[in-house]
Amino acid sequence: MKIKVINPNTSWSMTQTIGEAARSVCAPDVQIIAVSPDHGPASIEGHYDEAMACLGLMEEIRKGESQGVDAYVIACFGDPGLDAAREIARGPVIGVAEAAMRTACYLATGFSVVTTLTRTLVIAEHLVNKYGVRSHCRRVRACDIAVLELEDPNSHAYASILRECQQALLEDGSGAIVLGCAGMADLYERLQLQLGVPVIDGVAAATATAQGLIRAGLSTSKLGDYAKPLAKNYKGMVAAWAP
Ligand code: 2AL
Repeated sequence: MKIKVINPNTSWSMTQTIGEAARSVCAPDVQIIAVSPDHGPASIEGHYDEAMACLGLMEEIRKGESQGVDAYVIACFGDPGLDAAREIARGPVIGVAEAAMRTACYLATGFSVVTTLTRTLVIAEHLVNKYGVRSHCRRVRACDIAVLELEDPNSHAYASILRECQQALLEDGSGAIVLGCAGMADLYERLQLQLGVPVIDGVAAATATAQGLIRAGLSTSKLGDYAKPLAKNYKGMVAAWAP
């Protein structure tokens, strides 16, 4: 089984961390192909970054379709391009935010999301509504760590995230923490030990979900809005992405 895990930002060291987190939840017969696109933003911290990341992401999905990929994971907490990717992929496409939030609902009646910058809060809030988990999500919190600071061993990213998680458990009435950035994928075990509650990393949750769906013989519905995009000409810079 081949699962392609796409980090839609272009930070290769983060992609390696994400690939390791994905491999850690897979059976030996699963091949994880962890990639980041050739073009796009170094990190995704807003609506514009998300929009700009989507073309590179779609290119990786399209390549995956000729690489025999069985399922895809979109490894960015805003789940950029998720619905579009489901239109062009044969197999399941799982976003880390959706997978993490749904997984949290199995484990606690309430969860808090701890994400990076304050300006990304609204992206996560929109997804809480989109995925229908508003009654479980007690609060979305930011710890004002830039995404690339997670890659810097000299930053105090871990301490800031730990502090925000502790505040969440004290103040929000939550029984679980959802990590709000794919770049936090290597932190969940340590946080879980220190906090004593389930800490859900979306990369692990999405990869485990993708693996399970393939084993169960399930895929994305091609009836309705996830059907293949309609064939038409695309003009100018995006001509190569025409369906
Ligand atoms: C993210 C993420 O998961 N990767 C990235 O570049 N930006 N999202 C976030 N809220 O920090």
